[in-house]
Amino acid sequence: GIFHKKTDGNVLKLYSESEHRCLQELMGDVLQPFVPQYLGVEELDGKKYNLIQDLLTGFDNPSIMDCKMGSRTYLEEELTKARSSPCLRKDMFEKMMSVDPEAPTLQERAEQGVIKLRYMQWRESLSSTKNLGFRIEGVMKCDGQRRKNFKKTKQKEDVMKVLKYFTGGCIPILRIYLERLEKLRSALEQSPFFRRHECVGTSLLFVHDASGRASVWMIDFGKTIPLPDFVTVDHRTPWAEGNKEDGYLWGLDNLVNILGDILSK
Ligand code: 4IP
Ligand code: MN
Repeated sequence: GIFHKKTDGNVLKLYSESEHRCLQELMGDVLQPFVPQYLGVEELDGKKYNLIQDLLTGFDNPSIMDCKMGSRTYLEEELTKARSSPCLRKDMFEKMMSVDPEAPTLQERAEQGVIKLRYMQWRESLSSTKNLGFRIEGVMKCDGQRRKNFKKTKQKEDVMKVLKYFTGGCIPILRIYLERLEKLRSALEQSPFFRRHECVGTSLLFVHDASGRASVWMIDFGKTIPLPDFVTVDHRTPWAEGNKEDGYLWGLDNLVNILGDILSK
């Protein structure tokens, strides 16, 4: 994982050029209220970091959920790499085996490795990424209980259960989340930044605490890249190689609808 180091009110996150560019541009975009404040590049012990607002500041024993957005979690360059220089990943083979020993093919088993594209696509179909356009990556409840075992959380009903577990079914909290996501959706539809970027591997960070405070922010822009000049996306059209679609808004529509369903029951 990426190394995060806390300073007062901020976090130092290992430097990523895309994240630097995105956060810089986002500070002047309509999406600014939905992203952490960016304070620039820092160097510490010879390592480069992005200095980013700590979104948990001001919360009292927060409950946190990371939801990875979009119907595709890898950049299109992974396809090129898979064709021209396929590199076998033993670590990914092992991650695959630990979730489902039946998943690797005979050849993959013989080689004790899988290519990254294959691993990423397997993760997408196993989880809700493919069928809903987002997936829950992890939840940490106020009591410190951490859960990361959502790799097979795929169906709408499974997602609803996790959302209820995360919020404790608290209606006011669920309402705040829903309203915030609806505002985010409007901002995304207006955003010049969003119009010009392929957003892959970003997350929505949900945070609430017992005082009733709750909010959501967009985080993780390491694989968010500017679109080529001649390409436009609507973030809803299904992905096909070359069209750069990321399914972000499709996933957000589904998430909004699911929260709405929980609230209307
Ligand atoms: C991870 O798989 C995530 O997909 C990471 O994506 C990805 O990083 C890792 O690839 C991959 O191993 P698990 O979550 O199943 O462990 P993200 O950064 O969007 O969370 P990148 O960003 O590199 O694609 P490797 O190649 O970093 O291991
Ligand atoms: Mn993430």
